[in-house]
Amino acid sequence: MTKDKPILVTQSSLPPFEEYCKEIAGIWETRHLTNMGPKHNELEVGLGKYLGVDNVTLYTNGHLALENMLEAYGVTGEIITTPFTFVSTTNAILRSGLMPVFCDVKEDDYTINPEKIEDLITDRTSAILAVHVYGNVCDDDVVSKIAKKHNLKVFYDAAHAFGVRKNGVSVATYGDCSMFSFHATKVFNTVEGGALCYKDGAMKPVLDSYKNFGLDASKDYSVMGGNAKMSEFHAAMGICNLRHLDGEILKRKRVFGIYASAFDGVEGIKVCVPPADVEHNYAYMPVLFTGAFNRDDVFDALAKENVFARKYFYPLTNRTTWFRKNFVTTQPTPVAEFVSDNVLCLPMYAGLSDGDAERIADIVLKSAKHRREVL
Ligand code: T4K
Repeated sequence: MTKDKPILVTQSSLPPFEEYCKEIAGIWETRHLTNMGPKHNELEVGLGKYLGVDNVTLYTNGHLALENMLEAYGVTGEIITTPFTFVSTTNAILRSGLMPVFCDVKEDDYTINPEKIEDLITDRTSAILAVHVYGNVCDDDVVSKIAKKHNLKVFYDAAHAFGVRKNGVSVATYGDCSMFSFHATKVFNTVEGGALCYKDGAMKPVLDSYKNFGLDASKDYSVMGGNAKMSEFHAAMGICNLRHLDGEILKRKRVFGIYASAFDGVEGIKVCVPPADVEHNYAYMPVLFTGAFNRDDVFDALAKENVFARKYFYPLTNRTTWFRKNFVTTQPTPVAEFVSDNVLCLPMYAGLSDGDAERIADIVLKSAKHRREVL
């Protein structure tokens, strides 16, 4: 443990160098670099097995996967979503010419509050796009029931929820379609990348076409697609990382355990402890600070010690400069606002040592004492 080396909020998982080299070596024979090559296809099959779904389409990143999903499913008008997420979720809705309608989140896990959804439904609503934020699982039973009653599509931004299961069932099976991000900062990465997992097999050629300029099986262009294909080098990284994923999640779980026990019972610190029926992926380490603790003070105290936590997700997506410039009003979401103002994501990654996690927890705990002395 060295205080000189900065500790960042996360650190990408990488396979052994030799393993990746071996995985890509064949590409020098085939010269097949992109456009749905063998690595791409192998990863699609591997992910289907790992996530327990029949239908997977890979993308160049998670954001374009979201945009392709909204377009391919033909949703219109208003989409009910939450503002406590990365700006990508809201931007995907807006960039698709749709209107986000913001629902508040639950106090316990910051996912969509299903009790607040029905009041937001109008005759223009066509879908719900909920977010498994930090890998915390949305209440799909209730969300889907409401959607069925009002004939709405159900989409999940599952960017944070790779590998998460509830009652043994993968969250990738929820709703009509779920998006996963494979960005370098995610539990499972392909450097850049993403995927859609979906129920209806008939959507496979449609989604495959949207990501490839609209090209279809008859070599015609039947939809107005773009370019969102995953390259062979990215897919090869995914194939390697998938082999090591369970071990990486176990290491993250250990880091979570160190933080959780250091903060256990401390007034003013709230950690999201996964419910017993959830196999979590420990993607992030969000901690909510109140009372003797102040989020910004904790952030500063850590930065002074060369530890760089992040204020994911501040500002809310409906409080950004762009959003305020373009929209005069937005739906009130007081819980999301409170969480956004008080939550901090502490460093969380498989390679974080026990000693560093203990030191970080210690700095956090001492920052409250410091604040009391100052006051
Ligand atoms: N929906 C949700 C809910 C999302 O969270 C995201 C992405 C998306 C949709 C869209 O998915 P993608 O299109 O990205 O696949 C990061 C990521 O760029 C973004 O993928 C992620 N969410 C968002 C929450 O965080 P930054 O601006 O925080 O990244 P950056 O560069 O500051 O990196 C954070 C830390 O990660 C660094 O301090 C060190 C470490 N890192 C970073 C990179 C880039 C590495 O160890 N290796 C790396 O290569 O946005």
